[in-house]
Amino acid sequence: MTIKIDFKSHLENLKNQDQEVYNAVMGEIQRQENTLELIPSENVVTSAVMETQGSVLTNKYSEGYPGKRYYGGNQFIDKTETLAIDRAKKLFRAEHANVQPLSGAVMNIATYFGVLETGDTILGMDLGHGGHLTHGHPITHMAKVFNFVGYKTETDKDGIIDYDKLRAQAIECKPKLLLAGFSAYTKTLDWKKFKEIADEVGAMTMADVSHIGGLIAANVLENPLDHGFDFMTTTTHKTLRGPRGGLILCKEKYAKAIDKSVFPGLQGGPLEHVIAAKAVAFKEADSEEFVTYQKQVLKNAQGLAKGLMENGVTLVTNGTENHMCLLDLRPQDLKGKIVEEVLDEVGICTNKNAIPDDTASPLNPNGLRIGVPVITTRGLNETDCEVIGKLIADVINNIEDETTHKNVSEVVSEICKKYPLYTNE
Ligand code: DSN
Repeated sequence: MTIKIDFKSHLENLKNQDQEVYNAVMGEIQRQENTLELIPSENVVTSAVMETQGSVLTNKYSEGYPGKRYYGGNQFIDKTETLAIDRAKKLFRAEHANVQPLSGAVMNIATYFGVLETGDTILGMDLGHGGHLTHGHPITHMAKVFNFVGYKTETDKDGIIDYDKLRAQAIECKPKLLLAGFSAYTKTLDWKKFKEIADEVGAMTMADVSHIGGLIAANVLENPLDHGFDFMTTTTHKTLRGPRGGLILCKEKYAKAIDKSVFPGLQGGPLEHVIAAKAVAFKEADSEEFVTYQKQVLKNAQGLAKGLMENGVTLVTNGTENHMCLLDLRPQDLKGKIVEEVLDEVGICTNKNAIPDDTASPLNPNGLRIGVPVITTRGLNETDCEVIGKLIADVINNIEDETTHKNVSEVVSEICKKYPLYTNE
């Protein structure tokens, strides 16, 4: 997919009014065009999503929900928000959807506060094993309010979750909420097992599928709601390829509590231009083209993993079952920061990341997280991704060799030219 932009007229008003911001935006267009973007939580939206987000809907206050607003003049906003709700419910086979969360953090916090009491226990994946800050890291405010307990992955068994151990942990800590989901984990989760364990200990179930929301929407990965999960949250801008924001899906019996928790519990005026853009993205996701895209995402991740592993790079979990790879840089005696920096210099944008039980600082961890949603949107196939895996391996294996960097940089430029992202209309 290429995004059509008329570069002659693009941002003309901004250009005339504010040269500094204009230059930065144009610089970012060039950076995205000339870089292989491998941050697994990013994607590139369609022109329709971008247009909607840049529309006059940004001017409207609409606290409340469709039909129940605290401001007048919401007849069109009610239409777009209702479309977003209905499309999200259809796409994910959900009983209820709240499309207002401004971000991933807000959607998770709103879910906790909607159905839990202070001090309740949440059993979620340890951040150091692929979980997320909002799943209970001690540094967050939520950790002062709820009792988070973390489960870990089995590092000596390809990073699987030992569901017997998880069950034992659940029996011991008696969570009110069992939370499945991750931001740096490359195995599929067994939703059925999570639900069985939760039922046994009387816990509610929540899946944070932010990273794999698009794969689930396209039914190329299983949907936790089909296994009876109570809540599913997802950001809308990762594999789901919509505008930046969050989405909460839940059973009807929790609908009121969730809506109240989002507004007025946590947020004020919703970003209706973003919500309308979510509606557009949900319609796009409900298409054959999107299914084909997500199938290609899985193939491309396999290609990337192959190119890396065949050239001496170690992957946590020994491969991948989703859209991303987590590289363990210890065999090369390297750290994530330097690898991220050198790859950036050759035009490959990546994300340093902790590996399980990492002893290094989060600012300079032992791993690197990469993924394929953006380059798949751009049209690259699994063979291209294998080549990119090899290029990354070349850099890792020759981190100080400038000739290698130059060669890799040239190939990256060729690939970017072959698959233009933004084209003149
Ligand atoms: N920042 C997101 C990610 O990169 O996975 C999660 O919050």
